[in-house]
Amino acid sequence: MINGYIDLRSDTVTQPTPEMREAMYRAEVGDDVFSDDPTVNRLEELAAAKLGKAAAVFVASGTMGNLVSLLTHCGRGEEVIVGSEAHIFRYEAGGSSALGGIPQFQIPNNPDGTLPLDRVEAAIRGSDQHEPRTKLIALEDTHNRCGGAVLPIDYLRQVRELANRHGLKVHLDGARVFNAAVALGVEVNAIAQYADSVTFCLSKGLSAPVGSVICGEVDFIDRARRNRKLLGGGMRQAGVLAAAGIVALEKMIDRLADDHANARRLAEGLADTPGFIVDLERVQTNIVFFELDSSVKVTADVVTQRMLAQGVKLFSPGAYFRRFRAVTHAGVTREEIDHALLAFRKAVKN
Ligand code: TLP
Repeated sequence: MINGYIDLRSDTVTQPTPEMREAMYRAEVGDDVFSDDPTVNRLEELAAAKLGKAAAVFVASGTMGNLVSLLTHCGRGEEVIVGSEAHIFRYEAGGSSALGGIPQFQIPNNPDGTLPLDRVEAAIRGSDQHEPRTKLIALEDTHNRCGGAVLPIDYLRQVRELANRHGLKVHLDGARVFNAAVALGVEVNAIAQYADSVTFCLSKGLSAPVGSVICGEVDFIDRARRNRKLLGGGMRQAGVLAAAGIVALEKMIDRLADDHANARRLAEGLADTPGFIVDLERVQTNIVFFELDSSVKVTADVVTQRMLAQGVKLFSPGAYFRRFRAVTHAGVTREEIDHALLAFRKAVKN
């Protein structure tokens, strides 16, 4: 439960654990813009070590992490190749274009979250003066709008090789990269090794209240730190936040497997409930997309309202869509998933 509700809107609704609050209370702090905050420094060292990178920088959000990374890889008029379903393209207010003069070349994502390699290769440009110069390929793992899909390791390797052939860099929006690692049963560095920079979020499935971390090589992170400052992201005594992030990295990764099991339970339950369509193959981590079938005459808004009346929060897909997203996390138990399934059964009665 989160504030009395089974809240399936996102894993961003997770709340800091008692251990995190204790660590926040006790955190030793300093001025992080002077590199004086020992707790932020410890979080950055821990994150870099886990991802197998030389350095890391703590930022306020996943959006800031992606924007700082794009600003650091690309100058004005230098292009990033992104998926049409990428969070960077869909939900980050066009930040790289608005603030960095960095155009985004969109390629339709495959349903599994990958980008077709031939289309990526065909999208690379810059030899002609009419064109922006391609600098970067951005991937997302797990892929949010592709249903929490996990990118295959071999695919990451192929993107790396393609990037190397063309002198490009690779950025990974790894907001949920620990979900990907847990789903694959690998350490996260097995994924991160193929990217030059990785942003991951502490405040989604890992339950910290605030923050993301960018990991990469030392020179890249030095320049990223400057761009963080440019955006107003130099956070001073941020150790109170980083302290929760350390607990997140030390204690909250392995339990993501429970969220994945709960997502599967929810998906299988919905597949057995008249009125719902779920593609079970697509449910790989903690995200479940599902649709109302044509037998359901009530609108998605009504379903959302009926769910809320039964104590379950969902985002409404709006008046014209019938596709929902539910996200499992540390604030939802297996019993609460079963309660939600009963509520869904009632919510679609005509
Ligand atoms: N995603 C949020 C919403 O913005 C959609 C969610 O509820 O899933 N990358 C990915 C893949 C994300 O899913 C998100 C957040 C971000 C970046 C941005 O992180 P924040 O919210 O910390 O800026």
